[in-house]
Amino acid sequence: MGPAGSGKSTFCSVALEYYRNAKRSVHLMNLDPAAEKFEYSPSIDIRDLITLEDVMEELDYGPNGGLLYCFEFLMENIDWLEEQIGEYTDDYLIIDCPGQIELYTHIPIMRKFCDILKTSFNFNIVGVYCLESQFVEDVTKYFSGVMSATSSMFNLELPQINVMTKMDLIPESQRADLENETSPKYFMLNKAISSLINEFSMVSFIPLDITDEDSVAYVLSHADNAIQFGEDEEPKEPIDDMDDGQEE
Ligand SMILES: Nc1nc2c(ncn2[C@@H]2O[C@H](COP(=O)(O)OP(=O)(O)OP(=O)(O)O)[C@@H](O)[C@H]2O)c(=O)[nH]1
Ligand SMILES: [Mg+2]
Repeated sequence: MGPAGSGKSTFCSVALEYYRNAKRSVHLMNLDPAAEKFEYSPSIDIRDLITLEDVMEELDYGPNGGLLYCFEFLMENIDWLEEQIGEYTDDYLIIDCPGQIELYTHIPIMRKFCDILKTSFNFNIVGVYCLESQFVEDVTKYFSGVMSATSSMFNLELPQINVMTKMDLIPESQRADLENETSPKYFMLNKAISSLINEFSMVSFIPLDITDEDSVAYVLSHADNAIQFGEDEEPKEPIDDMDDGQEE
């Protein structure tokens, strides 16, 4: 999840490719009823159930009301999802979400959807919040990005990792200074909020450079940790390994 254009779909397709190469059983679901095209072909697509375009046309809704209608429709037709998820219940499912952040920050709909995934389908979930690196250049934007990521964390009550996307676009030397770029009127408030965030380690961002495989692996290892991926697998047979070692 994350704001419009923050690189969610790109991240999803990079993750899909990475896991496929790692021979993991992985699928991708598109949860954006307004999506037009992406670089991957989703295994599950909400647009097979309902599209924003149809809702807007037939019910005369605007884009935001229409989006909520699509989600409510999905909840009411959860049998459809059950059928789609079918045999995937033991697999890894990447879900590409829409860019309207109100879905994560205050409207309870995404939370409801995640609850269904947890309780009815038994998934372990990690929320991945994408914020684009351009936010680092403008500190006031960065600040509001941090607040929206935090708000989503509180609202969804899921393990969440925050990812700073598009790092390939940022030269390392670029830094911003909070005090110089905001009005002195807000200095005390900003200072209080940033120390709250720092002291409680509430929000931190993992940089993602999709052109660097190690960076992709690092971000995904955080996601694996959060969902305890592989922890229910049988441990390897250490005895065999030791025998091999001794024989050599
Ligand atoms: N250079 C660079 N561009 C990126 C990266 N990730 C995404 N982009 C570009 O940013 C734009 C938006 O990327 P998407 O992945 O579609 O973003 P999104 O968050 O899915 O957007 P919405 O679904 O519309 O909210 C596209 O033009 C991408 O090519 C990245 O890591 N590096
Ligand atoms: Mg997208």
